[in-house]
Amino acid sequence: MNGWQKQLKYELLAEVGAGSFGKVYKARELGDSQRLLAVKKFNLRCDADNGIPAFMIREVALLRKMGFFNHPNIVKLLDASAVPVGSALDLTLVLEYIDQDLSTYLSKVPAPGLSHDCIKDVMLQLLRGLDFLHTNLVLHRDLKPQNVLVSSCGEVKIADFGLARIHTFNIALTPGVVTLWYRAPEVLLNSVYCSSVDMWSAGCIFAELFLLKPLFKGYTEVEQLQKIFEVIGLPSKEDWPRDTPVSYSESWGPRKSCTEQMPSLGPDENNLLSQCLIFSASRRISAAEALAHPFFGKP
Ligand code: 0RS
Repeated sequence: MNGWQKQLKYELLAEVGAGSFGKVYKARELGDSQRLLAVKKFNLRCDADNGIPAFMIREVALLRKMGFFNHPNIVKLLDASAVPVGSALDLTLVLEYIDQDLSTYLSKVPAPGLSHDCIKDVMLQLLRGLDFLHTNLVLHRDLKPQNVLVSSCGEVKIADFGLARIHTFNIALTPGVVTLWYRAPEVLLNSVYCSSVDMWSAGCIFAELFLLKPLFKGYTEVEQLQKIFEVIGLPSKEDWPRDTPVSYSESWGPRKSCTEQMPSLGPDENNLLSQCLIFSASRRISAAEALAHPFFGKP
């Protein structure tokens, strides 16, 4: 996995996060550059005899490929290495470091909230990053303000993508809660899913840029779905996925077709938000379509 670039030497400064992904540290590169780095470490249980699992090689190769494109709205992978430790494998990714995450950024926004120009700028960058990932057939699957990073010069960059299979592999081993607030209905319903799951999450983030608080705050899958249906209305029985273990029930809520997502939004904003928050994944707007939406057209 190593060897496409010189190995980076760094010192760890502080832990900035931990989760199903392992641990992320803030680090400083040694030598002349002194630039800040994000170092992500995970320990993977696997058969040392069989070497590095094929899916891991594929995922790291994908991250590496994505790094070559140098997309401004995706955090750049600078180095990757794997070291066997007993019967496990320590995987280290070295990425560019960005000063803050969107959740911290939003928690510091003063009283009247973000300007509409700022919201437009953040969404434009987020959607460009997503369009790039989806064009390369990469799904994020867990997009949320915590893994959307905002640099000091206002660049928005998506982090924590592309290792989804390693995540699912590790998630059962990880204690603690995962947030359901940005999960698409089809994920909550355990149905098949595709890139449109990220557009649902982008819609939730879009709403949060206006509200400065999460739009749907559920603490169980059922509660999360109820919060969603309170706003978008209960979907029709025809739209309910066929492959879900959760059965359709009228008692989930009224079948109102609530097009007005949030009363304070202008027509373009409201239209874009509504198209991100469509229950049916196949009718939900794509990142490329969203970038061509009139919301971004006006100066
Ligand atoms: C709980 C309030 C705290 O530069 C941060 C960075 C930060 C990075 C960075 C770069 C590349 C990642 C991070 C990354 C990798 C999983 C990840 C999961 C979530 C986020 C990033 C991930 N809240 C959360 C952590 N936090 C402070 C507030 C910060 C602040 C600055 N810069 N991560 N996290 N990949 N894998």
